[in-house]
Amino acid sequence: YTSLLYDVRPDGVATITLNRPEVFNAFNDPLSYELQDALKQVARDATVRAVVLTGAGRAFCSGQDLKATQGQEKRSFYDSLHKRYNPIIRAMRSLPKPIIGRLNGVAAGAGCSLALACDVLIASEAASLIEIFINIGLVPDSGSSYFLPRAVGSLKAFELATLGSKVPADEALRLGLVNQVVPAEQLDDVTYALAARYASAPTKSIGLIKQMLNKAGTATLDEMLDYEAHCQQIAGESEDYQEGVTAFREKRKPVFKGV
Ligand code: T3D
Repeated sequence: YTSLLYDVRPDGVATITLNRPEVFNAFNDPLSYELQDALKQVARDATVRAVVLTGAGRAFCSGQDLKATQGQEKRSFYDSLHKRYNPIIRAMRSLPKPIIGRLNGVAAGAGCSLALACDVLIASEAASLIEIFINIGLVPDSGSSYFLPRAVGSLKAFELATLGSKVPADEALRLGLVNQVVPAEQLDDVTYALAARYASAPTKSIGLIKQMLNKAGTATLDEMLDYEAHCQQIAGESEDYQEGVTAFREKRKPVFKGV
């Protein structure tokens, strides 16, 4: 890769780092397609059981690279979203493994959407989220219009999306936009402790839980009751379920393999 770093640790934690720090990890074409590819890699690689997504340098991601599109203001935004951004968000939400956003700095525009598409967000005190689209006359994209009202409610979502104001980490925590805020120097310890915990958890169940919560956003109670039964049948057939129950009976800690 030229625009991102990809690493898999022996404990099953993969890290994808957007690596264009000079433009606050803005998305140009190569970064968009490389991130799509990296998400396919983590899906394919059975040894990967948790993913950390982060940015190099001071920012998480500043969204579309506004320098790369100079002189192309008449290009197709429709194509840009369908080809470059939407596949990323779909791949993140359908990945049956947890994605932990390591929010090291500002997440703006599509970068904010990328953060909100993670399953867990651990933020540095220096981080912030900005639905910045309106500041350049655009509208929220890459899933922001879906994730934002679900996270903060419709009144606050309207405010954030129409004013494009910066939400600092502490306010993001209060609003339910991030899970935890930690001092910058503790960001790695906290993020990777959680990632390691997920990488030794019953991964199959976590993937199913993710699918269930995705579906719960639009389903009825009846549909969810059926879907729970369907997912529980799959979880109940996993080796990790056998191990969990056996370990309980033998009064020992379970060793989950993620299958
Ligand atoms: O295809 C499509 O266009 C459709 C998709 C749209 C999705 C979108 O994401 S639209 C939103 C695009 N993003 C933005 O509007 C954000 C632009 N950036 C900013 O407003 C600010 O940079 C930040 C609020 C993110 C951070 O501000 P600050 O003051 O902390 O940093 P800075 O000095 O502005 O930025 C640092 C450097 O990164 C700077 O470079 P320089 O001048 O030191 O050489 C800046 O130009 C560069 N940078 C930051 N964001 C972008 C960028 N360069 C290109 N594109 C960026 N998005």
